[in-house]
Amino acid sequence: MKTRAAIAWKAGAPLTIEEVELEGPKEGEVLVEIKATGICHTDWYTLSGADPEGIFPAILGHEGAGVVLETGPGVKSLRSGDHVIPLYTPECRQCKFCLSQKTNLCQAIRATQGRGLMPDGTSRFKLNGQSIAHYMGTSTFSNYIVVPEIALAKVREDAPFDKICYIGCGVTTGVGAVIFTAKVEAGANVVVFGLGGIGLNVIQAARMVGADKIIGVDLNPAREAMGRKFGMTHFINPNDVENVVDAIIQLTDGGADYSFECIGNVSTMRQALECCHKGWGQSIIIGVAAAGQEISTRPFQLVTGREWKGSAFGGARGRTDVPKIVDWYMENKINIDDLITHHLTLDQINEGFELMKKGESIRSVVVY
Ligand code: NAD
Ligand code: DAO
Ligand code: ZN
Repeated sequence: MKTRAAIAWKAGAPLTIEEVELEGPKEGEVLVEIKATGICHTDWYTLSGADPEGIFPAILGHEGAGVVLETGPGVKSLRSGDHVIPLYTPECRQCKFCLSQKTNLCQAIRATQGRGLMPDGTSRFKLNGQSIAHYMGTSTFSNYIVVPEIALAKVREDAPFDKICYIGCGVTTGVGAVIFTAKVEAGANVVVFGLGGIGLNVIQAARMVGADKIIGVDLNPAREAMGRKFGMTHFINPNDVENVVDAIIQLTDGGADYSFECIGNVSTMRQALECCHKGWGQSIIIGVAAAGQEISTRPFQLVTGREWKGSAFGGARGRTDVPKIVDWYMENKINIDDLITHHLTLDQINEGFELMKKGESIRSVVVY
């Protein structure tokens, strides 16, 4: 079949919209009509050329929602008409990683996904005879995609696609880091570095679990109002204080119980660790730093009880947890609507990247 898709031809070049050939689902695979997709910082990271594993030409996009159109042989858990969210972190429930119950990093299709291919080692996309790579196993900048069954979360049918697509990455990453990775408890003091599409979701989850002080740190003063709307109690602009770490330690009577780095900057990662409370403070790295960057601190920071952790996709097990997060949205426990600042058509997708780069959007969503 044919599908309209935005192609990333090379690093730094705008996407072009093309009619691409899409081969149907093979064993264990599912054809999905994508109804809406968010444009995330990570798509830009790859498009910009900063991603050392970036492959071109490719169809980017990893924050989608849609409907199952057809299932390949052997698919048991889904059928035509089901509403789904594609998962860049699948959940096979059979590999060593899934069975460990200690991580959400399912490895069942990791090797081929990282090479822009389906599990059989080939791509389902072609244009004028040229193979086009998949991206993060999802490629939601295509109106139709083929994905493995284990990389689809089945969700309720009354949830709007143009909102729940954001659960495919940003919402789950931020909310999950609080609930699944850090397991923040009521009364805790929380600090969030970076109040963008991820950090604001960390803030709303901290409020949801009953955190006490929720301190946001951002260089962009416009992010203060948005942070407060989502539950932030204090705002620090690093340009307005002499020392961010000291300011946080003063505000929290000794340091944060939990801090979250949602920028991808190794200097703020260090601040996020060092603003944690001696003896028990935990710092969770969510931001993805540029290739080759390294973190550092004095080891005594760890000897004296602070912990450094990381979180991918919020520690969520996609097929199990994503439907629950959709429920939380539908029950008004989390707010997605106010984070979606722009709706675009596929033809306007490059404008979405421009809005993100200028810091003018939280999330732009393309509706097919
Ligand atoms: P964003 O650009 O929307 O937000 C970043 C925010 O940080 C902005 O508000 C910006 O003003 C602020 N900022 C930048 N430099 C700063 C500094 N030095 N001090 C204080 N504030 C600063 O980005 P996002 O979409 O929220 O993504 C955040 C990070 O999370 C990115 O690195 C992204 O790649 C990563 N990410 C990680 C995962 C994961 O699973 N771990 C998933 C998705 C995204
Ligand atoms: O198992 O090695 C692996 C792959 C883990 C992928 C986790 C991705 C999280 C960070 C990238 C940002 C995604 C939008
Ligand atoms: Zn697995």
